[in-house]
Amino acid sequence: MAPKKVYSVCGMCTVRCLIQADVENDECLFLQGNPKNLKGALCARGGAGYALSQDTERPQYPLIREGERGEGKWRRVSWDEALDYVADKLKALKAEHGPETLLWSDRGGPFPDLHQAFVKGFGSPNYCNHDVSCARNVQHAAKSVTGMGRKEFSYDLKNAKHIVLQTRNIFEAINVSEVNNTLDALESGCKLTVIDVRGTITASKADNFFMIRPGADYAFNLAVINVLLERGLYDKEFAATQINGLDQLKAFVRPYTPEWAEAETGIPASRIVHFVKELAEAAPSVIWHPGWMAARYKDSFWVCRTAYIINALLGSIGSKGGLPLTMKAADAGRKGLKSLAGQFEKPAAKRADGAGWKYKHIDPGPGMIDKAYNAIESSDPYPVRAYLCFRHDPLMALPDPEAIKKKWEKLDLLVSVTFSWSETAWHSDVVLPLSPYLERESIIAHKGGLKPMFFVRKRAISPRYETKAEWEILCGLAKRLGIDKLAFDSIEDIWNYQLQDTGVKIEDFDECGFVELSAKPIYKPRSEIKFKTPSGKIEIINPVWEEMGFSSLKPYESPERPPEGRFRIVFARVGVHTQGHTVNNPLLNEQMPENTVWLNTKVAKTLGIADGDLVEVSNNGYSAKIKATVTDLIHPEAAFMVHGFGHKLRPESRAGERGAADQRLMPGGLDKDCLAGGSLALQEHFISVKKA
Ligand SMILES: Nc1nc2c(c(=O)[nH]1)N[C@H]1C(S)=C(S)[C@@H](COP(=O)(O)OP(=O)(O)OC[C@H]3O[C@@H](n4cnc5c(=O)[nH]c(N)nc54)[C@H](O)[C@@H]3O)O[C@H]1N2
Ligand SMILES: Nc1nc2c(c(=O)[nH]1)N[C@H]1C(S)=C(S)[C@@H](COP(=O)(O)OP(=O)(O)OC[C@H]3O[C@@H](n4cnc5c(=O)[nH]c(N)nc54)[C@H](O)[C@@H]3O)O[C@H]1N2
Ligand code: SF4
Ligand SMILES: [Mo]
Repeated sequence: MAPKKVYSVCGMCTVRCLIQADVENDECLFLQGNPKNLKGALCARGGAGYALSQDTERPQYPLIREGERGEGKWRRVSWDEALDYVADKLKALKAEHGPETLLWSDRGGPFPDLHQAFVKGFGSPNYCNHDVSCARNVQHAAKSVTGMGRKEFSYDLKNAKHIVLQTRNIFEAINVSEVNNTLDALESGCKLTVIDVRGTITASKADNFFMIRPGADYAFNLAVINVLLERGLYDKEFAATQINGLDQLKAFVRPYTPEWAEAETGIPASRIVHFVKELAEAAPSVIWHPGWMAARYKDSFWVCRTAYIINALLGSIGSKGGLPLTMKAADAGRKGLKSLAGQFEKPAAKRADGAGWKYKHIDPGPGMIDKAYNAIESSDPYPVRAYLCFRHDPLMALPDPEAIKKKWEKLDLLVSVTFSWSETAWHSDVVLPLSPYLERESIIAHKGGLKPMFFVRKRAISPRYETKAEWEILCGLAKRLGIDKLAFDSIEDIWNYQLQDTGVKIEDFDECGFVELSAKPIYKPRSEIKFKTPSGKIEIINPVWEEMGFSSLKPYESPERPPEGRFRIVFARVGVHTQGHTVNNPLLNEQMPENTVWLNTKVAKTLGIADGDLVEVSNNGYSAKIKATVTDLIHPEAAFMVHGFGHKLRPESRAGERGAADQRLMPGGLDKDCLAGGSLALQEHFISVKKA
């Protein structure tokens, strides 16, 4: 008998690619990208998914802490005992402090509806996600320019004529469909420009590679705007009808000439001018990527803002081959999924992190988890005593883990729901082990795009250990807490609830795992776009930010140069790992067991460091030993390392304590942010490097 094909969704990173698993006798024989959606392609991490299921070094059953937090003394308990324990604690804390005492954080992604429903159903406004250390600056930049969130625009990579990647490494920080579409575009003659502080795989494929001084991107972008406006290279028709505030912008960028930017960025003025002319030729089919992991500098919000402004000046916002509007079910004349969270009233209390009220410019959706930790510590605006960490490892994802542990001291309950060990799970009171993605179903998700769709994750194989799916865990808690509207007994009941108005049936997913809501890509005509600003146009000056004291046209401040012998910390992703959670995966660990620190050849020479030498990296009391990669392909002010290494977790034999943990090299990092964009500023740290 041929193996059974199960259409499901990858869970090795947040992108959630659609996959096909070939299964026989409850074993997964082969994993590939969904042939109808991704031409069968998967990245290395997606290919290593089955190794995660087979890994014995992951939490296998529920655990309740016996010793001190982080001591590693656990009691194995049944699921009933674990869920009773968590529910009883939550009930008692709610009775004492009100439902807003519950804080939740997760990792965003396409399935948050059930999470949000749980938090709302409990009565708390404190749903947060990870995004303060990822894309909040991009989100708020998009909002400040267009009134719309970043995901309300698509990147039409396939049809682009020029793609600009600034702080965006598309071939290593992977989203498989973006990789496919970019490769297709390059094959059809699309130009690629990469602006990065180091030579990456993406840079190696670029027509223009600009190695920029770390932190000087705002200078570069201001000079680009200067050239576009001074030389009249912008889309005048679009600007006249759709942009407000162009005169102020013109006056503001006048001093920021390419010659001025050369001194700041290290990129010759003539190259900047030539590049801008290329963009104008390709316009409006240009994508200036506004970035993804943009939680880097005090001014990153303005870097992302200028990226959106450049897209607007090139007329690429709303254009084919640029940033067309993302279409949702309703745009295709269809009904969306019925929201689980929509069943509940908005909780009465204000958010503990201040998003939407104290910080009026910040999206209250996922809020700011770092500010919520301040509320735990101070009980201002009220006591926050219970914290559910669901697919989030803040001790790896946020800077200065020791400072975070201190902030958490007042928590009476800290629960981690995870499929792998993490620094946070190890420090928790209760670990609820989630089944890895091949072993669980998830709720149905809606994905906006040029062709909006619904997709579903189906179980490919049965759970290996005593682990559960997220719906089983959350519905189990909901039953115990009296949240009756979430007390579902089966995933089919949830799917049917979600699909009830859509005209789609769960059987419709059998054929290929997703249901497209439109047969053809939908491009909304540019002239019909009404931006969600008060004027309906793109606004160069945003009154909400101005009122909060954040200038829309912030004057440039030169980033500090590192003191002698020190370097600006720079981090990024690598193709074969996801954040901090795949380092112990047997297959991926084999590919890359440790990170190294990249140093520029000339600087390394002055420090007596050669390629492959063991060096000590340190900052303010934390130090680690790590090998050096000495290369010309990095800016001399930067010390670069891949994020996610330097684990200190007893159950993980393969990850060991290999490499360095960049987040530990950021003491005081919770206090360094870019509040205008709601993000932390993780690269505002200088580290020492010396031969070990
Ligand atoms: N210093 C520094 N900090 C960073 C970064 C950096 O480069 N340097 N990168 C930043 C970026 S871009 C991001 S997005 C964040 C990421 O930070 P996190 O969101 O914390 O990272 P992940 O590793 O994706 O997932 C966290 C935990 O959830 C578990 N997990 C994974 N998938 C699932 C799932 O489907 N369900 C559940 N319940 N658990 C799951 C993992 O095993 C892991 O323990 O970190 C940010 N922080
Ligand atoms: N393989 C893999 N793919 C992933 C993930 C993963 O963990 N692994 N995670 C996913 C997630 S959560 C995210 S957010 C995205 C992130 O996607 P990206 O934002 O593209 O990822 P990064 O690798 O963090 O950073 C991109 C580039 O920014 C450069 N850079 C650093 N500082 C500067 C600077 O000052 N100026 C400029 N111009 N460049 C700079 C880095 O050298 C790096 O090459 O990737 C997603 N895809
Ligand atoms: S990018 Fe790779 S790891 Fe992430 S979901 Fe897609 S296949 Fe899985
Ligand atoms: Mo991210």
